[in-house]
Amino acid sequence: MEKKLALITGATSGIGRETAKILASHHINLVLCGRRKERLDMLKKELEQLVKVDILPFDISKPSEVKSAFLSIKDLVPRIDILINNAGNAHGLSSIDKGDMEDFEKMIDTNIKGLLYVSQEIIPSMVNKKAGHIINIGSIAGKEVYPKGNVYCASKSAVDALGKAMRIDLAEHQIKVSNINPGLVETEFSMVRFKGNQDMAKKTYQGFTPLSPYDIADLIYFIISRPLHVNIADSLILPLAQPCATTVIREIT
Ligand code: NDP
Ligand code: 8X3
Repeated sequence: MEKKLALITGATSGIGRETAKILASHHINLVLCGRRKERLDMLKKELEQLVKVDILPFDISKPSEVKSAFLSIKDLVPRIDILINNAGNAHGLSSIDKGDMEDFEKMIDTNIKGLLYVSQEIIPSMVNKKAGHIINIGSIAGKEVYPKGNVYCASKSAVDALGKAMRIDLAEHQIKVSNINPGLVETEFSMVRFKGNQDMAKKTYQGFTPLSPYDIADLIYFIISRPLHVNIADSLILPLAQPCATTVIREIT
């Protein structure tokens, strides 16, 4: 039987990288995306013992880069069975009046527009073959707004809405769409949000056990491995210590 093929955006780090590893261990061929080519090269080296790995370095927020990247793999695109829209980040954590417009734009351009650019490259061939599974990584931030989360929360609310919209528009073409909404996962996410401030990033995950990228990757594999008639449409996955977006029960040390 021919192996399945998954394209993962944001495979250079965190959730995307761990997902690549789990999928490879289940014999799913991979197209790995991200801007940091050297990291994609390293991951390809590690995983190509198990499966066929192609790498595709590009910035999802730049439409011309997205176009030329997908043109370079035009023969592979019709063979993509699973699209994992994972790439994204928060930039800054400030109240709406003090936030930096460049940060706001980066989040909109990457988390919303980038997800759309990539999806539009792949969905037409899924429609053609009447098969496919799209996984969108949203966030608890798309379900609840929290102080200073403003534009990041708005961008993830858009992912929530787009996932629902995709599911409605694509079900008649036998395409599954599943959104996954994690709470705090320890990755490079906070280093990006706090612009490289290690202390601030570390503090985010102190005094409790956050989710690991493995926890999300494991859920992704569970969702894509259900029988054809089962679509896990939406899931909220939280650390035990984070019952909602604004509460984290930390041990006092
Ligand atoms: P990381 O910062 O570890 O990974 C982010 C990934 O996205 C990297 O591989 C990065 O690759 C890629 N990326 C970011 N911007 C771009 C861009 N413009 N073009 C291409 N790739 C890009 O964070 P996570 O693994 O935590 O984040 C993955 C997803 O999970 C994101 O959508 C995030 O919003 C979401 N999420 C994270 C949570 C958390 O607590 N960590 C909780 C809920 C959701 P590169 O820099 O090489 O381009
Ligand atoms: C990332 C998790 O709680 O920082 O989406 O928004 S949170």
